[in-house]
Formats: sequence, C-alpha cells, structure tokens
Amino acid sequence: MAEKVLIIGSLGQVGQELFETLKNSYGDANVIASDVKDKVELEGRYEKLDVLDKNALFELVKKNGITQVYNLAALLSATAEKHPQFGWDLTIEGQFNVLNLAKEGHIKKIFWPSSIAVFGPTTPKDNTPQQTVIEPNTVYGIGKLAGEMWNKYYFEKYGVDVRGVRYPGLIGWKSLPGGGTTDYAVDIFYSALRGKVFNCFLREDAELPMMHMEDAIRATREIMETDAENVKLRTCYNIAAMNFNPAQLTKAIQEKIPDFTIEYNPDFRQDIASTWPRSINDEPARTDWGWQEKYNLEGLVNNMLDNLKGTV
Ligand code: AKB
Repeated sequence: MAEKVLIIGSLGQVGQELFETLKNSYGDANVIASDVKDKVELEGRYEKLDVLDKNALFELVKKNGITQVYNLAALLSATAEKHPQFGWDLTIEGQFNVLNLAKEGHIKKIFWPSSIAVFGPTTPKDNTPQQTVIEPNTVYGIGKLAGEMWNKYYFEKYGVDVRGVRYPGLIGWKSLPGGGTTDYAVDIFYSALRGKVFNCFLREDAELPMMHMEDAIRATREIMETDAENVKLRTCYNIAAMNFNPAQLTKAIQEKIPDFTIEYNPDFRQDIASTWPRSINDEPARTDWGWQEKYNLEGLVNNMLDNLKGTV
C-alpha cells in the first residue's frame, strides 16, 4: 500500500524543508502539509489543521488514508518561556492526539522531534551521552522530555511505532527559524551578506551543538525508513554534527567576508543556552541506524554563503 504522509506544523523551519523532501520520496499527491494558518502559498497540498483539535485531526487522517504523521507542532525554546501553558499543551496534548490515533490503529508510524533542550543545568556538558542526568529547566525542554517518555510508553504498552531524534540547533538557507535559542546561527548569515554588524543575543563563548538542515532532514528520513528493529530507543536519539560558539562562527564567516563584524548583547536566551550541552555523543544513532553527518563548520559556512548570496 502506498504511504500517505501528513506533516503537522509544516510551516516551521523543519517542516518547510521536510515537505519538499517527502514529496520527492512519496510523490506530490501523497504528502499533505498542515498548519494553523488559513491559507499559504505552497506548491503542493495544504490543509489548515490545529493539532489540538483531535476531531479535525481524525477526519483529515481518515479522509486521506494517512499512514504516517510527522508531528512538528511546537513553540521553540525562547517563545515557550513566554507562553508556558500553551507551549506545554501544544507539545503534549498535540502529541497525545497523534499517539492515540496510532494506538487505535488509524496510522502506522509517527515521527516526533525532540531537542538538545531535554538536557539541563545538571547534565554533563561535554560529549553528553544518550542516557545521562536529564533535568531540563525550560518549558520547551520539560515538554520535549515528557513527550519522549510518552512516546516510549506508547511503544511499550501499545506497540505504537513512534520514532524521533534530538535536534541540535539547525541551520539552513531554505527556511528561517523562529523563537529558538540557536536562531542566531541562521540570522548571522543575513547580516554578513548585507554588510551589517550582527547583534548577537548569546555570549561569544556560548558553544552549542549545531547541524546543517540538510543533515537534519536526512536523519529524519533515515530513522523513519530504517527497519523497526533497528530503532532500539523509543525515546529520541542524540544526533550530532558540529559544535561552535558565536565567536568561532564569526571567524569562519570572516574567512569569506573579512569585513564582517559582530557585537554581543546577551539576553534571556543566554540563560537558556547556558543550560544546554556544548557537545553531544551520538554513538547509539550511528550504531543502530547508521547516522552520519555530512557538513562540518567550514562546509556549512560555504554552503550557506553560496546559497544565500544574491538572495538577501
Ligand atoms: C531552539 O533553539 O529552541 C531549537 C532547539 C535547539 O531545539 N533550535
């Protein structure tokens, strides 16, 4: 039977790129993008959907014979701090609606994105293992950790095939992030190419795990396409590619744009960044389903500048 795919939260940074990739894999007619906006300019099929409306979700799934759901609906770390209750509801109530559809046999497979935000101030900061002290102190991190545990519960109790990865900060040229702590690492390229001084909301030494969006999308596809028995962890897998701080990213951009300058005005997002790991150990993802990144810092900077040049 052909797969029919629904992306929930498809207008976000990951969703936009995932939609294009999944249309290539499954065919335009077999992938539906959905989000809470009424109407959008999209090449492909779009449906307005609020993941918190479980009846509407059920109708959409049944009407279209959906087999797989990618549930990307969430408020990112900085925005969720401003709307704690809604941040929690969207993450957890939304995922319950999707998990219950799978439990009742209406869908076969679910992808759910977690984040390095599950780690907190008491987590070891370097080469952070898959399983370690996990005590997040942000709304976003608490929601992602709870969601991971619910996914595992639904897998163990009800056999729901739910899979996920813990994304680091994601950097791509096709879509913009919004409301995250790692957003600076995308915005900085726009300032550099526009000849502007970049005003950074993190400290120069705020080192964080990061990844090119192309790698993140590939990881998403690979974990969804691998045989179920390879997915040994039903929380979410650590995946890593590179680590850098704003000063190191600036230096790498200056290799290509020597006049580029940055100034630092850390705000509340620095407090969030200070609780996250500097680097991640992703051995289980490499061993279990063959995860391997393509981009390092130099490759990422070249790729971003090449693709954004002339467009900003
Ligand atoms: C954020 O900064 O909130 C996200 C994330 C690391 O999950 N990019």
